[in-house]
Amino acid sequence: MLKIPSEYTADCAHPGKITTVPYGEKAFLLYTPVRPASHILYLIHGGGGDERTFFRPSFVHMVDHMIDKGQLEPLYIVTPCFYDPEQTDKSPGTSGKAVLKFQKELREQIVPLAEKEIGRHFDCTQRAISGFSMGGMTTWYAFMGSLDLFYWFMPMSGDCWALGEKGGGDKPEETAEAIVDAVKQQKAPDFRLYAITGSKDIAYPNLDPQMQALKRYSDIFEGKLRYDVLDGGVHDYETIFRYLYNALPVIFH
Ligand code: FER
Repeated sequence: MLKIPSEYTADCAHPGKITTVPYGEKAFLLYTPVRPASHILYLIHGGGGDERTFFRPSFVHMVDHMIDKGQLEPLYIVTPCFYDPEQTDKSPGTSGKAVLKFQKELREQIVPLAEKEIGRHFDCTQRAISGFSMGGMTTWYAFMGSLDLFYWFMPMSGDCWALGEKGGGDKPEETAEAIVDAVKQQKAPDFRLYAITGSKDIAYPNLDPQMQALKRYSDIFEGKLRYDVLDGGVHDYETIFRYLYNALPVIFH
């Protein structure tokens, strides 16, 4: 896996624009690239984060540079927050419940509003969803219920808790079966799934067994599943930015 070039963390001469889009008591952020884009990524923070967590300067500069150098097709990036404003307990268990509840808000409010704000509709194959840790779990739940909305699913360093907290590690076979059943129940079961984590990540013991169990369903995943593990990769945003540096040019192709 390539490292992010050090000059990519500095300001870019042709930066995109970040705007705040309010809805109800909440807001999401929208990154609009310098050039018109035909793809959109919904990118979800980890436990304790919010809509601003992903858009720290080093990440935004990296995306600006990738687009500027032609390494990455321009894309919109939406960063919502899965917590309700009154939620103060952000422990994994409570976050897990928020993530589940958030699916409806994502479908009914965030996706329509983001695309209204941009002024164009995207079809399913032009939309991706990804996230880190609890945001990875958000991506798993979207995979289980929103194949009509998204085509690209990129969970990073988070397993699926459909069978309980850290279920991908404790019950990998059952978790994989629940995921596959959910996929089969949906009407448009076409997708690409690209999961990424690191060998030293706290989510690795949960995600890796789940991925090994999923891979065995070759009838569903043949040609549609990629799983990368960065040797030594840990559970932090800087490592996640490196995954995105490598993975963003792969998706939408
Ligand atoms: C995981 C390990 C840790 C995971 C989430 C976490 C969804 C989150 C921890 C936290 O928010 O403190 O496998 O998967």
